Amino acid sequence: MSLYQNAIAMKKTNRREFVQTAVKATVLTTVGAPTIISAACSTKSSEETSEDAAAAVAALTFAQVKLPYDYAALEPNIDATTMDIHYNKHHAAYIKNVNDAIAEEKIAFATEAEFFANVSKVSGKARNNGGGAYNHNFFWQVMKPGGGVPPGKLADAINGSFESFDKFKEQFTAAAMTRFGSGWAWLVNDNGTLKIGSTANQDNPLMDISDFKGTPLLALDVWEHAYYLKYQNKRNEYITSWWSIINWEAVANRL
Ligand code: MN3
Repeated sequence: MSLYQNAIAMKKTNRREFVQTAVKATVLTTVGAPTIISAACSTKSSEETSEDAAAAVAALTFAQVKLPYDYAALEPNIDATTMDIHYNKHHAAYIKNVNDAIAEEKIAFATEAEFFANVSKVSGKARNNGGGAYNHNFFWQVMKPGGGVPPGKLADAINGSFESFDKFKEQFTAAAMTRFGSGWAWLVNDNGTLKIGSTANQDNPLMDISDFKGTPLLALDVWEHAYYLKYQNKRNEYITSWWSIINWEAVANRL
């Protein structure tokens, strides 16, 4: 958020809300170029009084990625009907609902990363749907028809953190199987170390409220809506099958 945006935010909010905005902006600037937040309070310009200027404040918008393959492309591992409903109903709803929440709550973060790093300050609607929007965009992109094997540098990182690919697979499967109810299993990069964990509901490892944190590399949706039509209650069969459709190049690119 620029000084200019802060000035507008201050004009448009009361003092208490401005303090919240300033706190968010402080967090925001720790990962970007340093900005002197306090200057926003004393800076006045003719632009501030312009209604057009208020409209220039960029609001974060979540966008649904284009599915990188046809609905049937991951069969038999994931059936076309499940892909269709999952993408067009579940995921599309998360996208719509988080953008509605951003508008309703006047959420002013500039990026998804900043949204999740401050998610404890927004509503449950924004948190749950923001997670659902991000997590599914991520999920579609780490799968592909035919799968493959981890490329060299990723294989080395997996072996370095888990001893062997088989042990990695065993640990990831356990995380996915033991997530009670709805949630996600994750492989993350935590400052150079790869870690496995899971999150409940639509939470993810980028969220400030998450016990399990890191940069996501691989994700598996273990909500029943992801597998129930084909596998019913057999989550283990869904997970076993899913290992054959991982886009390892996409995972390696995030390392
Ligand atoms: Mn899902």
